[in-house]
Amino acid sequence: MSDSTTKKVFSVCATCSVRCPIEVEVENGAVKHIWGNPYLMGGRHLCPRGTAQKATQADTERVQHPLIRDGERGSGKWRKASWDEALDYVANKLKDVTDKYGGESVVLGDRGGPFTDLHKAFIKALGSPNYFNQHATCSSSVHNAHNGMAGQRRNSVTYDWKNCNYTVLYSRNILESIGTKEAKDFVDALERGMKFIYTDARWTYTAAKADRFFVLRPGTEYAFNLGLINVIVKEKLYDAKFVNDWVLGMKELVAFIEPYTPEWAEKETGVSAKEIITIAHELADAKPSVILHQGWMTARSANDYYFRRSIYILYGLLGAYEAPGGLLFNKNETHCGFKPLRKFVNLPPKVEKKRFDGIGWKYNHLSPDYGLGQMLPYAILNEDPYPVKAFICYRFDPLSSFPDPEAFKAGLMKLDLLVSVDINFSHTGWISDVILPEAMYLERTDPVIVKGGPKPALWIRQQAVEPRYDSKPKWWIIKQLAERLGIGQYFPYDTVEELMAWQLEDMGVKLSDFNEKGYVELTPKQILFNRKTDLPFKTPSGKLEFVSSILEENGIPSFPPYKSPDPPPEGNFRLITGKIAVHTQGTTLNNKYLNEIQSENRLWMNSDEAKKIGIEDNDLVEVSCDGVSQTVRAAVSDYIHPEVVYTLHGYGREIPFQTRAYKKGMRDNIFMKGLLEVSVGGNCPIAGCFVRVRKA
Ligand SMILES: Nc1nc2c(c(=O)[nH]1)N[C@H]1C(S)=C(S)[C@@H](COP(=O)(O)OP(=O)(O)OC[C@H]3O[C@@H](n4cnc5c(=O)[nH]c(N)nc54)[C@H](O)[C@@H]3O)O[C@H]1N2
Ligand SMILES: Nc1nc2c(c(=O)[nH]1)N[C@H]1C(S)=C(S)[C@@H](COP(=O)(O)OP(=O)(O)OC[C@H]3O[C@@H](n4cnc5c(=O)[nH]c(N)nc54)[C@H](O)[C@@H]3O)O[C@H]1N2
Ligand code: SF4
Ligand SMILES: [Mo]
Repeated sequence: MSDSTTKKVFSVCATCSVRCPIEVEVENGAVKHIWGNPYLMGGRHLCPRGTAQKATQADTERVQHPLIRDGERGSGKWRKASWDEALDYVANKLKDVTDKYGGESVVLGDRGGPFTDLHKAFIKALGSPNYFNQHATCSSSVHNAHNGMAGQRRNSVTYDWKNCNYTVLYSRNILESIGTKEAKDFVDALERGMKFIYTDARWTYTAAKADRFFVLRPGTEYAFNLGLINVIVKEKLYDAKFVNDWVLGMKELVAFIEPYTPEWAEKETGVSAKEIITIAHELADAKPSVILHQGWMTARSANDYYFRRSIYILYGLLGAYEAPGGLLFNKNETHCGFKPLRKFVNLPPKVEKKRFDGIGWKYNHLSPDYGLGQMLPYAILNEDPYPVKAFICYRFDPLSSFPDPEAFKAGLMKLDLLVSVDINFSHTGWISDVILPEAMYLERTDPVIVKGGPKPALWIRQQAVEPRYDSKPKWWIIKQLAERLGIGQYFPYDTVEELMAWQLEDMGVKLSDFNEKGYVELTPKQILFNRKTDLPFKTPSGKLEFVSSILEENGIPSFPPYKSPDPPPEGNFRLITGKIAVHTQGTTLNNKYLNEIQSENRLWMNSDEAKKIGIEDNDLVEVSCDGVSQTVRAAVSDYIHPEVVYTLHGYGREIPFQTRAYKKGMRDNIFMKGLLEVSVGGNCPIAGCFVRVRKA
């Protein structure tokens, strides 16, 4: 039933990094329900987190006004401030530090993704090269591996599930760590008969759907792949034409792969040589319509980067680039005959200073697009390469997402200014000087984005309801700060409509073009590049470089010998972590609906190991390492590798204002001491954490 007070607003979910297109049903000015945008989502249902955001919008435990610290950092004492007062405070401090130490003394960190243009423009306009995002704890090693081989980041290609015949997911828990549309497409493909191999260190709901599932010792999925490559190369099962046209370094691969026989891989992985040979043959038969998904969590160890390279080597051997059912290159507005969407980041002058984290001068093979957040505490504490005095933390919570929050915090405590722009209280916000409450996504309009893909489009996140509290949208916050700092000219708008009109001007698209479906299609059908002549590998050779120029130039081998992952020290387990379908990291734990479904995490452990130390399912156990210990319930299972214990990430929140999530379950990252390191792919090696477990 509809009446005059009911409306539907198209927008984009902001509850996880997937960012699904949505349709918000609004009744009498309040959110009634959140649906998927039916034109883009192949149906109306969203994942549970997306649907439950009505409760976040209504939550009284959000940050309700700008807050300025009124006590020691982290004391939890705040005073309510007006926006003018809070913005003046931030701008004055930023002015002080940039006058004294230069623009580079300011660092901005955020959650990455397509909605970051204004953040990047702001930090650049301040004269700082120092932007980074969460990727050192998420995708860096994948992005950098693909960048080193294909000259483009991982998400320069999209998985074509619709036409895929065969998939191997390596700890890619696609049915619990969800992208709504991808999960639907994946299930449709299974129903269509796509063959599915899964590896993980433990059972998951995704594993339950697999044709074959292997519990692997973390890190050995690389050995599994080396076995596959060995068979494919030796038996010449690869796509010789694709390799001939597009691959550089086949000779070196052939020499490198020689010792890594299926029999060798069996010893390393426990998967029989026969299985490995069978899978290699099946992959070759299904080529080029194959998807191999590396996930994000596969052992963040030294081998992680080389494991990820091995996946792109397999894609090259199987000729899956720009092939139906394989990897399709993302296209953008220019491929559709449009001029580019204007970007704010192009307005301020180029910054020539070197970065705080070593990218570009110490780590030349890593991309500045993600940065190395793990270097921030080091740079602050050691003033190396120069003093870093202010950190703007925008939709981002490194004290929850990076390992060793104590060490991270020690760096942040030395800053002259720490600002959190968030909708909630985060662990980083809790020790900040100022918290600026952003309007949550249902309450704000954000700049237009290009959604790349085989069929590019323009997407828009539109305000559905009025902000419930004294919170403001990003475009306004950034503009206000910029004006106060004398860099307002780089943000040439007063209203969000003017902002979007400026973005769209060269493209000839109007705001009203979004009305009908919530997006603007830039091409009526998929664009495919010519596989013989037009694959856009942006490497120096223009090829898919198995021997990577960027690695070789920097003295890093493309094919170092395989190194077996270290077993845990005697009496210890490797602590690994991951996600559940009803929560996004720790961010949604305090959401009323979602908290009811899963308010605590447990510690998964192998049943034989549990028996040895007298632990039964649901017993309280003490987890400890290096002076840190926590008590949690055990979840005993046959289907988890004996060397590991597993828990859900993000629990055990320590913010008293979040009463539903406060101290519920164990906090994983506090065990991960000393892991603010840079692995060869740029990731923090967060799976390098070992803990002891005993009955509490
Ligand atoms: N041990 C361990 N560590 C991990 C992971 C793991 O599985 N285990 N996962 C890793 C992964 S994959 C990732 S991507 C990172 C994520 O790392 P982060 O991005 O730091 O993670 P979140 O905890 O999601 O924190 C995001 C913050 O954004 C805030 N926020 C949400 N919506 C909005 C909004 O609209 N506006 C603003 N201004 N703020 C908003 C939330 O309240 C929260 O405080 O964590 C990584 N760290
Ligand atoms: N529900 C939900 N969905 C999400 C998110 C969310 O927070 N919640 N976040 C989104 C984001 S930002 C991302 S990056 C993706 C993540 O997507 P995934 O990478 O698929 O998800 P995770 O749950 O982090 O990890 C998947 C599996 O990795 C295994 N694992 C953990 N550590 C190791 C290890 O060291 N070695 C091996 N071999 N396996 C390991 C775990 O057992 C787990 O089952 O999900 C996205 N979707
Ligand atoms: S997967 Fe769920 S939480 Fe993530 S953007 Fe989509 S609907 Fe939102
Ligand atoms: Mo992530």
